[in-house]
Amino acid sequence: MHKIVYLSLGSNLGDRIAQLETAIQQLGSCGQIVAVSSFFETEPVEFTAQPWFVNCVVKLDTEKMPRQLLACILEIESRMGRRRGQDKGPRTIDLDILLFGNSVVETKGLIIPHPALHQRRFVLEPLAEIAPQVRHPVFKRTARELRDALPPGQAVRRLTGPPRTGNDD
Ligand code: PH2
Ligand code: MG
Ligand code: MG
Repeated sequence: MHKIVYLSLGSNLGDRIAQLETAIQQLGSCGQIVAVSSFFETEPVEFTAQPWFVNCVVKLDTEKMPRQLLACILEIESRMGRRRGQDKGPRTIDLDILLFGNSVVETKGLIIPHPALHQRRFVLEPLAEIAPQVRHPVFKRTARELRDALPPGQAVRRLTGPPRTGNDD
């Protein structure tokens, strides 16, 4: 059974863009990449005394089950030399599962949808770019609706990607 999943990628140490590009290449080992959002430079949130991030979202078609997918992305993080330091602190690469089809998973060490997804502009801006109509299975709101409902704040600047057409999807 294949599933469509959305992953959040982030880096705020070293060559942030090169690290996102490497991680995207390596994600081919976890499934088939369907779409990659623009890259966004984003203000750190939650733990704010750290460098700005570059973030993006990847849409992946995978045969893996949620735990297997988690193992696969953690393997990429460790292959890329991620060292775990301060919680929510600076990192060379961070890969998080945002959505896994319509599944809701709440187990030790893995919660899907990602529990902070609906509060984070650095997630919702790239997600709404590639999947404006994808729906949060708990809140029943689309990515675009969740993005549009965010309070002001959390600066994000689009770095790369196709020019915006102004068209709806
Ligand atoms: N990741 C965090 C905490 N804060 N802020 C931004 N802008 N981007 C992130 O990827 C990020 C963060 C914990 O994973
Ligand atoms: Mg994270
Ligand atoms: Mg993580």
